[in-house]
Amino acid sequence: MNSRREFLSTTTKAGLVMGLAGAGILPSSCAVAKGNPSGIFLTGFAQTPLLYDFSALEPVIDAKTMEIHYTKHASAYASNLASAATEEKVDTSKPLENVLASISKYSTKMRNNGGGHYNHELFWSIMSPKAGGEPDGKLAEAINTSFGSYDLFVTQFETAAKTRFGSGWAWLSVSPDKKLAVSSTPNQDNPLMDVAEVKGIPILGIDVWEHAYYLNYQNRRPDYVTAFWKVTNWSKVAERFAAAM
Ligand code: MN3
Repeated sequence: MNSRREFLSTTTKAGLVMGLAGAGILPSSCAVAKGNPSGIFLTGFAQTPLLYDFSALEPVIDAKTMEIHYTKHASAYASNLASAATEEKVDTSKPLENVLASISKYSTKMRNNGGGHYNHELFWSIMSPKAGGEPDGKLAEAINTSFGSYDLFVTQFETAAKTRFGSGWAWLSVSPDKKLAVSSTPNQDNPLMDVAEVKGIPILGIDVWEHAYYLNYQNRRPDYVTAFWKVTNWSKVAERFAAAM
């Protein structure tokens, strides 16, 4: 498994789960809270290696965009997060999710860079060169239940991504009552944050900041959003869904 899942002990996970439960994101009775070793996805404070080449997602996302996005933008969020964590005495051996769940108690620097780091780590993980298609299994069932059909989900998600004014993200999340929800957030906010309008555990997200698409798509954000499905790694999304449930 990847390093971000390995570096945290079960004890730490239990602490995180209690934090999320306290924030109303996870019910205290959920399987993970009872010590399910399959655990949930947890994020450290350092940038993890990209699992594919910068050019791997072409032509949907061009190599130059990926390179700048990963080595400049996302890297800056991680290093600014590290400095905010030092300044605000955050224990970086614990998951970043703990901080996000009570982000209203921290600085704007923490909110922007903690969110920025978490969001990009998730974003890289749910894309893949050999991807696309549609979800199956329990995730497909949940999408049908929550949205009526896969196509209706796609429309709702794309609308959230295309209409987010300025910079931000669109999300598919597992809500505290275990339903799927589409939402969007401004800047580097996300549904884990106690300040989010729609709270939940994100399992899929798309970055709609101009830096994510402008070299290739210029002002055509809708074309980028529509093309995103060709690199969506549904098996990773399904893993996150199973863990969040
Ligand atoms: Mn970005």
